[in-house]
Amino acid sequence: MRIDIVTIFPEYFGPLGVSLIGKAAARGDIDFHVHDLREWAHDIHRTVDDAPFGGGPGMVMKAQVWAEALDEIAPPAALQAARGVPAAALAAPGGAGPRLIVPTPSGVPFTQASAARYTGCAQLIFACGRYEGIDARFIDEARARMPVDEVSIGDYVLAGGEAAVLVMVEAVSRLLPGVLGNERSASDDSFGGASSGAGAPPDDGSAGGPVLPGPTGTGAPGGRPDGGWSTGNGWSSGGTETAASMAGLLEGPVYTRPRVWRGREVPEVLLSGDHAAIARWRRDAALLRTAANRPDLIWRAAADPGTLSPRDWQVLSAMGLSGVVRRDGAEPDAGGMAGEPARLPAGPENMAH
Ligand code: 6GU
Repeated sequence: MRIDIVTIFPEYFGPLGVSLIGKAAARGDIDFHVHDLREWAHDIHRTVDDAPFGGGPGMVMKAQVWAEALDEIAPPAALQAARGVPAAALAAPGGAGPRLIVPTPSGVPFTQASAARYTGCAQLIFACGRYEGIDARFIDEARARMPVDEVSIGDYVLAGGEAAVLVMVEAVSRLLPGVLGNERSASDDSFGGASSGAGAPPDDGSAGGPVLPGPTGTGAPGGRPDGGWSTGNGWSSGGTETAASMAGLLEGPVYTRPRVWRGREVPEVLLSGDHAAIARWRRDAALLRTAANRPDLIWRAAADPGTLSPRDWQVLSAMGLSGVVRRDGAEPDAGGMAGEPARLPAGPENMAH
């Protein structure tokens, strides 16, 4: 993958030479090109901004400077065709042509799913705005010749797009083949299933649950109380609990040696060698953490019939969530959901520390 970054602070991107991404770049798996926007400025002061039409505070980045930068980094289609790139290859979805990403707090949310989609692109061009942003006509014109995404990394305002681009580049890079080292890690972690599309695991029907701390315990009996879920719900055909099954949930707690540290023991099940029990425990821990930290993700999972198994519903209802979310995997009751967030677990006391 080729990644172009246009910025007035090229030195901001030194970190791309560090760690796994730095190694991937050194191997040639990612081809980074960081450009100083001021190279395309016209005057002695290398001006890239001007006062906003309509008045108001701050400055706006000039369309002309950005357009000339883009023309050089991703020449217009006619120019490329003249150089022998077939039009079909340019038009291919997510394919040979470049994709422009403009970081802005006014953009659509950047998510793990966005990162996964971007791994399919041959070239990403990041346009780092500063000040009050870039003249909108530059974005409009760019859109006439390539896909353009205006993207935000969260609900807060940064001084410029540079830090956001570092975040996005890291999220995309670690999903590229060979970059992470351990190929399974990416699908293991929070939101990891977004790229796999895999659903939740089947209920193994075993009696007894994992021993997770919690006010009511989570040792609900196994079984398939709401029979009929096993067909056509999107996740019942899998064989075992897999890392990818954590789609839409936050990753639970992790442990390493020693087995006892300052009097605190590692959960017994993790030492058992029983892989099915471990996977089940991890899923329950993920459900608990997600409900505590991101109830919105539980609601989203509840609305997706392929995500939560009957066993998952049992774990959630043992936390006092029954009535907030429906147990049958059907569309949750929107009224109850929206009206009763207070019934979700308050916080850390329900966590599997
Ligand atoms: Cl992508 N850019 C800036 N400047 N601020 C942000 C952002 C991006 N995402 C959240 N805040």
